Amino acid sequence: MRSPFFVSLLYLGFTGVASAQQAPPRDYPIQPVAFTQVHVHDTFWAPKMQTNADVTIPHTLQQCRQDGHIDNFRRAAGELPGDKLTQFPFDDTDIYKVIEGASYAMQVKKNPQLETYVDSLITLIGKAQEPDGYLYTFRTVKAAKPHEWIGTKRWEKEEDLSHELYNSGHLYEAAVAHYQATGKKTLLDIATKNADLLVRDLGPGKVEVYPGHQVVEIGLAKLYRVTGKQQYLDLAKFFLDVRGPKGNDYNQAAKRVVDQDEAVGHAVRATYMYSAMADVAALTGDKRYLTAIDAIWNDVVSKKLYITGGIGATGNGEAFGKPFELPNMSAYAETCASIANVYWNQRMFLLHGDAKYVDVLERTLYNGLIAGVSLSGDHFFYPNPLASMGQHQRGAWFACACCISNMTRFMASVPGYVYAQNADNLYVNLFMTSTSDMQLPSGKVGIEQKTNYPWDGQLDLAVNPQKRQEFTLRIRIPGWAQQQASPGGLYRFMDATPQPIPLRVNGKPVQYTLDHGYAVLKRRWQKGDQVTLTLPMATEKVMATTQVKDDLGKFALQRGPVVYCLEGPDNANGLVQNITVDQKAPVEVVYQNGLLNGINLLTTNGVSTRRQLNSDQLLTTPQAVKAIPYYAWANRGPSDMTVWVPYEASASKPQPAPTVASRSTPSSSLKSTKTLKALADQYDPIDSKDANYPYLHWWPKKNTIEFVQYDFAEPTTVSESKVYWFDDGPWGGCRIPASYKVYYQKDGKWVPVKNTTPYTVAKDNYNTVNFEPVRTTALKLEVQLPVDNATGIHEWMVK
Ligand code: FUB
Ligand code: ZN
Repeated sequence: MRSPFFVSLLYLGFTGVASAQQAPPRDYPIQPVAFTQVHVHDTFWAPKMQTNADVTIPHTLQQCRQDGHIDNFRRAAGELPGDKLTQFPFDDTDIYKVIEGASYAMQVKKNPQLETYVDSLITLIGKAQEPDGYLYTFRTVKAAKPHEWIGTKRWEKEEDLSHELYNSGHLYEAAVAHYQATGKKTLLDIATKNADLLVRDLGPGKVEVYPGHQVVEIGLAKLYRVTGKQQYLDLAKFFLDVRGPKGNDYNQAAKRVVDQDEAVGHAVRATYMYSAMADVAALTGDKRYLTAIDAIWNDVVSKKLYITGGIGATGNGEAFGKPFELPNMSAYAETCASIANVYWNQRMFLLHGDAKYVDVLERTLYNGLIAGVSLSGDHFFYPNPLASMGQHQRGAWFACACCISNMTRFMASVPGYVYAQNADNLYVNLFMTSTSDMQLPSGKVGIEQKTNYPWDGQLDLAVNPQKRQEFTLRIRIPGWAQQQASPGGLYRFMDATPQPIPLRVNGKPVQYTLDHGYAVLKRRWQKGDQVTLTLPMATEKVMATTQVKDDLGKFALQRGPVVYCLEGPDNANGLVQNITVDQKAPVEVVYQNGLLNGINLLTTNGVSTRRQLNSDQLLTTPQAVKAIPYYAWANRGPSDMTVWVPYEASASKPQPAPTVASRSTPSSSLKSTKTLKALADQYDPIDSKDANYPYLHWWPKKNTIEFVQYDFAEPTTVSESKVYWFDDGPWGGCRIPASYKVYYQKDGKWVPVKNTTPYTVAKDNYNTVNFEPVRTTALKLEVQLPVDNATGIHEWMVK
């Protein structure tokens, strides 16, 4: 009997290439329907993929050229003199990832110019490869005095930071994508030459190391599927089995992988590893990996998943936080981690056939993941916070460009997540207007989806089998449509009233059973059969479990798969942190064609709050409150934003009272003005390292003298300064300052105040200094940074 793997490959249009290969004896029981078989032409994803092809891919290639990523290869190939390299030993991977993205994109729309360029890059990569297959420009160019992350010998610092195997992993993924998309073996030959070297050098009884940054495991699994070479799968398995227990949590090496049951450490590394464990379990049948990743998945969905699908809460080690540690303003939620989360959840679905994995995938896809790229396709987020006071802005490029190149390859692959198949079961997982052709054992089937998803829940499927044939359509009924906000109980809908979910075939209502989250329709289908699914899409207010202290007294707005946020440009005075909305406030929805490329705009009523001088009562002003999809924020310049909307005034961040400080014009020795607002926002941090409120900092400076200054609204008599220092030791680069002094402006000169109490520089508290009263128009703090660190300021008050 043919394995599903063989069947799906045959039908992927790779027949010329793939039929010569041997199907692996085992693989995932369910196989995705390849993106090449699904043609998306909706108004949501198709424009995004088009922008990826037309803007993001050329932009990323241009930046790689400009930033020297391509010159790294030219130097390794001997085409450029000298040993100048870019900053990170994983910079080669940006080229691999963009080749992967370009390969996919060129399948959707031919682009001969891009194809020629990609071919020239592949030729260059081949020239940069050492004769025995080693490919890592950072050593080849500078073998005598390598980067500090790199050992003097190959693989020496692999378990730490060298990223030698990480580079190989992305090369393999790109090579397989390029081969499958184009049928060309040019990059695949480079990849297999490199993988053969790995097989010779690494493994039991040879060099026994685990990859410091996982990804080579999934790359090897893909190479194995394409070449049938058992050693590649064996090596992927070895890299999992050799990991732990003597390493650390940062790269998931404190325990053997099969003994792990919690998501810990660097989120991208972790999630690529969980994906690899799924691959190796599927390809070898080793169930111990499954026990581990099932437990880890439960840990993530019940304790560590943002409502946006983002994972990796903390910037300290770009890592998963502790259970329920999901801060909003300081959320890290790296774009790469969202991409990895989709990869992992897709694999969990392929293993188990349960829609709950696709629910997580969809949440991530429509929210935390696509928030990583601007609507214009040329600006990006690396961390994806869930609240901002304008200090977060998209960048055109980052020195560490992992998220950008990852986006190029992911966006182009989206149609590959729509369908999957297992024998005569056809899974409809995602909803987008599209046409597709699939090969089931019972025969060929074409499916046409028509929908306005994610803006409404109506789905029309035209089922067109080539002949009358029996098969089972399994249509995913999303958790949100069943009033289950998310698997794992981390989130719930405030008003969870189940609604009927009508399904019709050829206009007639059908009774259906739900099996693992799928409506099961088994029948003899014939050309022209019409399936209509109406998902009841209402605007839901979502609450987090009370263990998430950052979300207490707040709700989030979700409609269908889309999570919304309040953003400055749509709300009074450009402010949203100071808004509260009653739990019961009705929410209206209107589709706005001209806003942010077309979105549902939500409108409700709330109040904005402001502190008062000499009173604990907040001043409140009624106002309309508008919400846009979270993914579309930060496309109109820096702005206030929040996903979680307070319904309790205590959870909101009122506007400051009109104190001397808040009425002043702040300035500082920093070039950027992004965080000046933090100085007088009147938000008390929990402690000095609290990164969940805005703060001003001088990192990466050290040992310099810096300043902050208030120019008063009018001449004022002052005699007290209170400052709360930002100090994110031991992980971060800021510490309390070595010392500081207060100066006031007198006759155009800065004069030190005469302090009557000592200057203190304590952590986790206000540092108050009193001085003889001065009448002045400006006050300045002069700050001496510590010898080895920067410092920062949460709040500066004056009286
Ligand atoms: O180490 C390579 C990449 O850089 C990681 O995947 C990202 O998280 C960033 O640290
Ligand atoms: Zn990244």
